[in-house]
Amino acid sequence: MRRSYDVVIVGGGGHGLATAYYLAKRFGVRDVAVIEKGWLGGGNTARNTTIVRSNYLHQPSMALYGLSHGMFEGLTAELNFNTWFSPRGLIELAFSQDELDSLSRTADANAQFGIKSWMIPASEARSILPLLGDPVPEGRLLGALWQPRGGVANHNAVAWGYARAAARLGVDIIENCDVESVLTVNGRTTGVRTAQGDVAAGAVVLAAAAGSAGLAQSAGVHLPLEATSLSAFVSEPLKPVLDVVVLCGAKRPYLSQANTGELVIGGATDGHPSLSPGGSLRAVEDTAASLISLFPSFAALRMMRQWAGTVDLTPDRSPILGPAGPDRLYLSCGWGTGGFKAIPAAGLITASTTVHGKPHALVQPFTLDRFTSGRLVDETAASAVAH
Ligand code: FAD
Ligand code: PYC
Repeated sequence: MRRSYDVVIVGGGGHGLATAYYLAKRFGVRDVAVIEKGWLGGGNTARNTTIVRSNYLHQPSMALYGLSHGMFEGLTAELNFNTWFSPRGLIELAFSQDELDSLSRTADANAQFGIKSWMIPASEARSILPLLGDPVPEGRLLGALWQPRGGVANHNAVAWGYARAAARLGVDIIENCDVESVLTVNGRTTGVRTAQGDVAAGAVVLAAAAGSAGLAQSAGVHLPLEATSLSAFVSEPLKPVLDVVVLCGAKRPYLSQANTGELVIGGATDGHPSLSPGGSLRAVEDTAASLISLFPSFAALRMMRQWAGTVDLTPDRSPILGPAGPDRLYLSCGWGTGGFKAIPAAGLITASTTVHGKPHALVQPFTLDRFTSGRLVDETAASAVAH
């Protein structure tokens, strides 16, 4: 680590690494350091269930996640690193009239905006998911939202692909170095204080997930982030049994089958503020119970391992992007339960915002001042995860 950079990015997760890559690749800003307190991509990026989709409700979200979804299609070629993007189709099930209404609203919004995602009847959903029980205790299946190019990508490959490509362009990636505070002088950001000493910076980007709140506070900025645990677990490997990504709605599981055969399964957050690195057993038990009631044949499966991430939730379940307040301090945080799919686009527009010193058009709806102006982008329902 050198003592001075044009840009210091705090957090070596997907968002920090993608921002560094696009700064170097698209804007020629190569004097960049990514400073990570743990190991590369070891935070939520390493722990997520890797679902990629763009069927959100509000226009700013569809613009952001739609761009990102498109960028995933070309990411392996862009990074020359196999990201295993698999747009195998994604289905979101409705078991109540409320869920059906909510998904139908999203489908209508998607159709108007040009996002390819639409409602299908229960009979078609059942033909896509032959292992779904009938009847299920959840109630009658009423219909589903279908996104034909929704899918999954490999989480580690996305982090490592961006890291390798950024490093080849000259970006310094520093692991095992805790950033303790943001340094400012007279309202201008001048650098960061780290466990290995101070580092001067022309601009600082906070992409440190829940850690962003304390760092912003050190520069006098309050971020409305709440940290909670979100768990996932994987089964023993199986022959191919599930060829789409399934989201089963509120308080129920979401799952896909990995290339190596395991079912990758997640559910609701712990539902209360938490920094627990392992997540709560209750959330896992609830998810497993619901999984078995929906897909009875999975009751015979053994689970191999479970883990959790500390997700950074905002009140409207949309990210916080753009200027933080002090001059040359920028944010890419609040990604909560859904930021993996946004990594390519958010990296690009955060890099643009940092270079130009003003929010990119796609960043504007997600700036911090929306929490004081009331201009929220409420994606609670479309987040597909019960909070
Ligand atoms: P992270 O990957 O957490 O990176 C932030 C980094 O900052 C960490 O590596 C951390 O160590 C570092 N850091 C923190 N504080 C400091 C500091 N003071 N100094 C230096 N470094 C610091 N999203 C989807 O789109 N689809 C999904 O299917 C999905 N499933 C999920 C399932 C689970 C179980 C979890 C936990 C999350 C899921 N998500 C999903 C959400 C997604 O993982 C996150 O939104 C995304 O990874 C956020 O990326 P990030 O780079 O902001 O954060
Ligand atoms: O954002 O689509 C998502 C998601 C699904 C499971 C966890 N996050």
